[in-house]
Amino acid sequence: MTPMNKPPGLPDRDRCLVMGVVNVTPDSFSDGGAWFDPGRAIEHGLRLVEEGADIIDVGGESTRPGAQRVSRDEEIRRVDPVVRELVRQGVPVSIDTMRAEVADHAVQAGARLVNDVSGGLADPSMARLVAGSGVAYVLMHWRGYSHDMQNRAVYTDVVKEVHEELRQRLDSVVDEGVDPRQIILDPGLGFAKRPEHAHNWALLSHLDTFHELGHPLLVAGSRKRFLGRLLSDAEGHERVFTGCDDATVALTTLSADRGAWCVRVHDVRPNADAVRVAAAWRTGGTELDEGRADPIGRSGL
Ligand code: PMM
Repeated sequence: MTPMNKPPGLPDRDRCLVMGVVNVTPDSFSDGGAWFDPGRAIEHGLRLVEEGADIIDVGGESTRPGAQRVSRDEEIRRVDPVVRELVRQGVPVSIDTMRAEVADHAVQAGARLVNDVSGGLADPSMARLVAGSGVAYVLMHWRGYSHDMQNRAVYTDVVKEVHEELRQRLDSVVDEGVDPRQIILDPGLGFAKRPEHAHNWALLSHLDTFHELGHPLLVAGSRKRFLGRLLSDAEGHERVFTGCDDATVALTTLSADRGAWCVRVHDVRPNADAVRVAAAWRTGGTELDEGRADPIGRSGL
């Protein structure tokens, strides 16, 4: 795999990792409402681990295009019981939040990764919090809040501009004390990227360019609209997100083959299979030391 550093505190596998999504929200794009009840969210997270997820990403605020923000207290109320119980059961938990206070709460409860879709731009305290906690940090390319982010999807050269903006964010959080070994980069598929302008495909076809920044890469295209657009029917109607899971698996296979550190997905089982196929293909099957009985290797974390 191309990336140099292994982020601290997370499973270390000789293959692309799989992050399973648990959105504890009433309004997320593809699974809004399904896991809003904490009990159901916990059950779902555990099921995803059984299906082969290495990390569970718990989020309490929808970031779908057009979404309005929730309060900090409401966000904490949503994620807290889910993070606590998954941690208690030994699951590596990621907290998907743009707020340092929510991240702090989750890290205190045992979360091992802060997944900040704003790349530290939404909350000026985030970099300091991450630096102080020492946990792994996903820094995603972002140009603004969901309610108007698509208006900001204006690029002359999307690959060059996203690369440059990510590099600036990297410099900025490192200046604030974040250890580069904590940082995972994410090009932010779907965030201020327009399906009709093929922004997402341009980024995916240039993953190598992002590898040059020297950090592990997270690819999070699961069920996103650019897949639905690609799979439009003869009348030009976009495929609904529920029909995009097979395309997500194809994306996972290619991302794993191109050296992605992790993929973030909703439907874990087929994607967990795909990353294992990609690893077996790459190694010729010589380094496969994990079975599926203990999918996250809880004993060895
Ligand atoms: N996308 C969503 C939520 N969290 N985190 C990262 N790092 N990268 C992403 O692209 C990303 C994310 C929105 O997707 P969802 O609402 O379908 O979960």
